Amino acid sequence: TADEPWWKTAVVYQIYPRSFADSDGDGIGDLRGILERLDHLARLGVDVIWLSPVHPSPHDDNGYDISDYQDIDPLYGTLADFDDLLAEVHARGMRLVLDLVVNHTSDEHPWFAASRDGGPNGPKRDWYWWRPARPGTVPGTPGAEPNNWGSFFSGPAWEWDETSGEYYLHLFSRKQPDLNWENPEVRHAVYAMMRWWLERGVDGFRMDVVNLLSKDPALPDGEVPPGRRWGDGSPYCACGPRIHEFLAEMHRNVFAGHPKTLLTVGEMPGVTVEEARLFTDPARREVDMVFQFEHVGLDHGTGKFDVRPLRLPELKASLARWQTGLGETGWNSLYWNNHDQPRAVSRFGDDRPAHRVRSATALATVLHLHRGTPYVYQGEELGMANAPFASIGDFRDIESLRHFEEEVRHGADPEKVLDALRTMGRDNARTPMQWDASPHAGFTRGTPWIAVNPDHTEVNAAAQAADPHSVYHHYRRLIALRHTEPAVAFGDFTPLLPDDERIWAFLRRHADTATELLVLANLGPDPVAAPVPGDWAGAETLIVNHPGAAPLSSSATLLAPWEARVHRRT
Ligand code: ISL
Repeated sequence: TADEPWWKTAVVYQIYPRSFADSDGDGIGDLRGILERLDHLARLGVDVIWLSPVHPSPHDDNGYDISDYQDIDPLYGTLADFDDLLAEVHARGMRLVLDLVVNHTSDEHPWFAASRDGGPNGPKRDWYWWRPARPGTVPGTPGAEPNNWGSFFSGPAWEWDETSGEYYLHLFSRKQPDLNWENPEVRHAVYAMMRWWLERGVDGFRMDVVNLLSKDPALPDGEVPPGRRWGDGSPYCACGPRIHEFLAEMHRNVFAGHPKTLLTVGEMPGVTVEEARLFTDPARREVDMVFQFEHVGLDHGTGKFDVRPLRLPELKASLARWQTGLGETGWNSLYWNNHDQPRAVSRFGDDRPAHRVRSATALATVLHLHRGTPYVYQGEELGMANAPFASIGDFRDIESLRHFEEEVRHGADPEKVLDALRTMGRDNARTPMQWDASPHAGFTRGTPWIAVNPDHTEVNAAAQAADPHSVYHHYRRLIALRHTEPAVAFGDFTPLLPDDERIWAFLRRHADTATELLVLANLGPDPVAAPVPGDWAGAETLIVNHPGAAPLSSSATLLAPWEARVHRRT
């Protein structure tokens, strides 16, 4: 394992700066706030911090709409604050990875202003996707859009520009116009910007929706899925014709100058395991790993807000398929949570007081014992839960607000729409980090931009640091285990009991050290007898989330509700 890349034994922690820690009392997190809390992360033992965007932005999508790639938003601080943060991260032996949002810019980025204001023949016109109205229609009226694609944030993916008499493409909000990666000037401007950050000392990039960069330039209409209003453009814009060429070119122009020191992870909605193997095959020199979406789509119906029940065998099978698919070539990322997903303990676990700690730690155990690089999203290490949003006025996320507006306009029952937002909405992940039991959870001394979850009086970092059985200390132990036990990072993976509706069980075998791990978890609120595979009776116990857990017996071991355990034999 000596020549394996460092990130194969690493654990990444994601910070959503807006909601992490506010040092100046404006109710919005900032870089100084992060700096003051770095020891929380150092003690947790994570290797890398991924910072969601901190660049100047109108914040239509909380910073995923960037108006200047080479500066820091004054809400968050200055470039000098950033340099201080980076130095302090490095001083603690951690690395810092930036969020690279280059599928689109803000409509307030000077590139877009030039593209729009220069008109159809202007020099930067071709930096974005401009198209005339559909022939035979009245431009600017419904149905005149150049194609039928819907935006991820409701409504059409096109915005009419009266002045220049054309539409521009925006897969996300109208304030997030898509860059035209067909244009080499665009690509090289992005590469130059990336090199600038690497020279400043950052350690890599999490690359936002990077599989959307290459689009079929014909931009054909998509099929309209049942129950939807707009066509699905993804066959023409997800993993499009030139995507591998673009990422390989980025690698040559940016990453190749920093061999073996960086971490690159491509966020790729809709990516298949076969595609992911190509993206992460080291011989192809594209990216180190991808974020795939299969397991976080299993409870979606016609869309994410059409919430469906999730069956455990499907969830296990999905993760197992990726373990196998990237077993020989490529590398997995592992996650339950990020700033776009509801809280894992509420979605896959049980956030009622009786089960919260144990279900959060069971989920953590299962995920962290898979092969791949685990990502911990801020607050996940505390078992933070979904928020009790009372009304639409409590939501802040553009995706939720636009979905609500559109559904209600089309006659949906507002209470039903709200229920879906409560279950799936991204704001669940964006309530302030819960540092302590004080009125704003220690997040701010001002008024937080989104309400603090009232459960912070019980669920907070200060209380958990003092409790060896807390979710926090369980994560700390899991992270330490990955650093010390090669079978966790490198062992192969064999699923057990694939059809069991309650038990999640698998083996990890590492030939070099002749080590085997057995992971057994009860993913439900009732006790269950887990059959123990031969020869495991009495095996060493590495991690349990249940203080009274009995040793493994020879035939079956009774697992308490949400009990999870990791055993080792050599
Ligand atoms: O949550 C989603 C919308 O239903 C996802 O499809 C999400 O939009 C997708 O994962 C892309 O996410 C990334 O790009 C978006 C940004 O809003 C997300 O926060 C970011 O993670 C546009 O930049």
